[in-house]
Amino acid sequence: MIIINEANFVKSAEKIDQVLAEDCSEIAFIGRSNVGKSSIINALTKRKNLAKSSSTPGKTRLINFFDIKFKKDEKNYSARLVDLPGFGYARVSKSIKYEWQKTLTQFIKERVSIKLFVHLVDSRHLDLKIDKEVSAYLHDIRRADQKILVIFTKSDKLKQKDISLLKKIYPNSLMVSSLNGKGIQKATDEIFNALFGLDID
Ligand SMILES: Nc1nc2c(ncn2[C@@H]2O[C@H](COP(=O)(O)OP(=O)(O)OP(=O)(O)O)[C@@H](O)[C@H]2O)c(=O)[nH]1
Ligand SMILES: [Mg+2]
Repeated sequence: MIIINEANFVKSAEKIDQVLAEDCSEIAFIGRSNVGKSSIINALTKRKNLAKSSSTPGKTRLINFFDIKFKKDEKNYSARLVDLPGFGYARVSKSIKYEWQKTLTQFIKERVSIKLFVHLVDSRHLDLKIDKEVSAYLHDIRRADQKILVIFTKSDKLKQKDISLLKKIYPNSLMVSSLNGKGIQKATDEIFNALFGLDID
């Protein structure tokens, strides 16, 4: 079994020149505001308030770095989680929004230490324009050694028939609830595998 047995907040960066050195394999959580980026970081690390989450969209404004250790077969694997502000958050002034989106897209595009983009999509809203744009963008800018993993969030809000429908449309989909923990182990396994490319028991 793969677990994350250590997780520490390292730094918040407001500007590109404040970010950490690219000295570790990183997992960047991408998605629209309120989709559950900060919450899944807490669920994956089993630390309730490691990343700040809120029902008010736009909670995460900075680029937040968390150093973690995966443990598999008594061996540790270092990695870093990156919590990012949401795409599409509108309730700030136009100039702030523009600056933020610019910082965010520059970071995502230029950061070679990101080895995995986790694109979070609300399982209740599968066809949002913003998600299509994010997906197209990630596929466009990703380098050969960067992977993309789509995870559907908030599965606890779905009825069984909606879960079945989603599975029918996306047979290999990864669905999680950070609230009740469903799918979190599977997500941990897939993230580990994407980074370290080892077989999962
Ligand atoms: N029911 C349910 N609520 C969730 C789940 N994940 C997150 N939420 C709630 O959704 C809201 C937004 O969660 P966040 O994790 O702050 O979302 P975010 O994507 O980080 O949002 P920004 O930082 O604004 O971009 C909070 O009220 C969370 O409690 C989930 O799996 N199930
Ligand atoms: Mg957040």
